[in-house]
Amino acid sequence: MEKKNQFPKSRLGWLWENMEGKRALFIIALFGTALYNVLQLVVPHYSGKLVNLFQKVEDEGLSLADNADTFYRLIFLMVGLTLFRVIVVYLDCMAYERVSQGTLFRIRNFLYDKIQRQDMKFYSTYRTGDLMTRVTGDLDAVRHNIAWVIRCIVESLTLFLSAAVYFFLIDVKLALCVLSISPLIFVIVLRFRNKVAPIHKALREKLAGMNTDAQENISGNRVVKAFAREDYEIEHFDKTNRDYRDTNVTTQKVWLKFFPFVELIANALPVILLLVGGMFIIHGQISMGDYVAFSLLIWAIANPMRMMGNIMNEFQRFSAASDKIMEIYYSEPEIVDRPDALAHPDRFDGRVEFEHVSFQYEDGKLPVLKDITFTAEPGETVAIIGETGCGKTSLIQMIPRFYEPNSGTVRVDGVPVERYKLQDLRKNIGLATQDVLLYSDTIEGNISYGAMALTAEEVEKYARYSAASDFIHRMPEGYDTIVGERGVGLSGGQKQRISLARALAIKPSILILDDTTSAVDMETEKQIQHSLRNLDFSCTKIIIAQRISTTKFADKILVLKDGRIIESGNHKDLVAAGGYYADLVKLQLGESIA
Ligand code: DUT
Ligand code: MG
Repeated sequence: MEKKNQFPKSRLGWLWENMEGKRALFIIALFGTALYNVLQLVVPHYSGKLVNLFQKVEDEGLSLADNADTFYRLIFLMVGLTLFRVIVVYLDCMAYERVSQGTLFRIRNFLYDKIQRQDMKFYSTYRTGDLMTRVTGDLDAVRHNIAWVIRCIVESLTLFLSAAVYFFLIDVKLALCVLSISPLIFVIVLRFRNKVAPIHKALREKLAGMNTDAQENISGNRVVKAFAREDYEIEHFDKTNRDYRDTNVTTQKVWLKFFPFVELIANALPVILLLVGGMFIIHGQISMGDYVAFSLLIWAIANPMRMMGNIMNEFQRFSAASDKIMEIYYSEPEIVDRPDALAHPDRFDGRVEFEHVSFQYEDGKLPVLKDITFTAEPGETVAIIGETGCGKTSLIQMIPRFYEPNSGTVRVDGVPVERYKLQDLRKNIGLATQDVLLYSDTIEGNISYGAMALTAEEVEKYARYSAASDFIHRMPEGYDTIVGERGVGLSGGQKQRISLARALAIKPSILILDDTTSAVDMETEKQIQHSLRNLDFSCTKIIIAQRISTTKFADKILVLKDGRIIESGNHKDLVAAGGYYADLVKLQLGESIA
């Protein structure tokens, strides 16, 4: 049933790997399934015996009372076995539930771990809704496969095989006649699989697409509202939802095409039995009791045939879903610790050097950074300025090794960044990103995100550094105010200041601010500049800014244009040089005067 895939393990092999700790229980559960299905045959077997018993009674003119012992024994046995069977079924269900939930737990944890440790490239490749589908809907298909599909396969196989063996034991000729048409089922089901497999793949993509749309619209609801696009989005979702439903119906329709043939075969079985069995009785080749056993068991041949379609359908759903999960399961981030990575538990001095660094995004067409060379000495402030899209954010992302240069080297304290353990490198870098993301947590929780052990006084101190303490104090619950998902309830500038406090709170040896004061008023910005110059720990600052007021005090200013440094020096030098920076100064000062 399985096709080769691109992963190191087959789907079932992968499942088996993740059943670790539950494998024995799973095997026992499978045996349990086989057992209670074999037991299903015992009742008809004894019914057949009973019939024979009655017949004997008539034939030999004896009263049933003479055979009462045997009669009661048979009845007792049948009731006992039925009870036993119920207990086995019950325990078996529990075992499947334990195995499937345990396996799910393990895979879910593993996936979360994997996703957390991925690099930037991964996050720019996969959309959130798609990832969410993998850890919810797709995983559920995997659970269903363990708890239901595999079990149904064993159930059907056991029933079919044991009934077939039983038939052969009673009468080979009659068994052969009855079973002669069963291979047809396999032909039908294989054809069904070829038709339904691609539909399940499409179905799964549609579900992921729908989830992605929903996720983006819910989290981006403010944009939807701003552009009054609710109706459009609702209609769009309605369409996707409809499409998803229709594709679901299509899978059923595909089965409906095959269904009549399967039913025809399954229904032909009792007819064949009646015809051939009747003839055998007429010719005295089998006893009435044997015939009864046959006819009571013919369902054990017919039902597995009917089930095959369903099983195949569900197995294809599992295949499509597990491929998606395995893609994440076996994915490896490209940016990882080297085997011989340097541990650096202490603070860095904070020297940052770029040497002929060039960089291009994998999916991008043009180089984003070209031959960037500069040094930030420990404690220095380096400002980066340049028009939008010139590569500022890309440049600073090389320092914590979010991306790696295509050529050239980025060094921290004289050692190429890729030689350090990632954790040690990143723990030393305080980063306030351009898009501020705060967690649904208290303000205090957000500030101490990178340094959990902070005291309330320390949190307050960092909030003061980032000129946030005033507005936090004015909030009804102060530092205990819960900010919503992505900082709902705060202004843009407030969010930026909390994000700055968060970056400062880890006392980084390198502080990187990506346009962090862009939404803050001039006066507040001045305060922030002042505190940044007077931090109680030493730290190299790399600050991306658009305002001259921010860059003015920097030890070094880099002017970036189209990924190249076109000017560098301090404020005075650059103004004197009369280039791009000098023009910018004129422009911005001119604006502030006018
Ligand atoms: N770019 C990509 N892929 C990405 C991010 C950016 O191709 O994942 C491109 C867009 C842009 C260039 O790289 O043309 C530089 O982007 P960056 O974000 O570095 O520009 P910026 O200087 O930070 O612009 P802004 O001032 O708007 O933040
Ligand atoms: Mg940027």
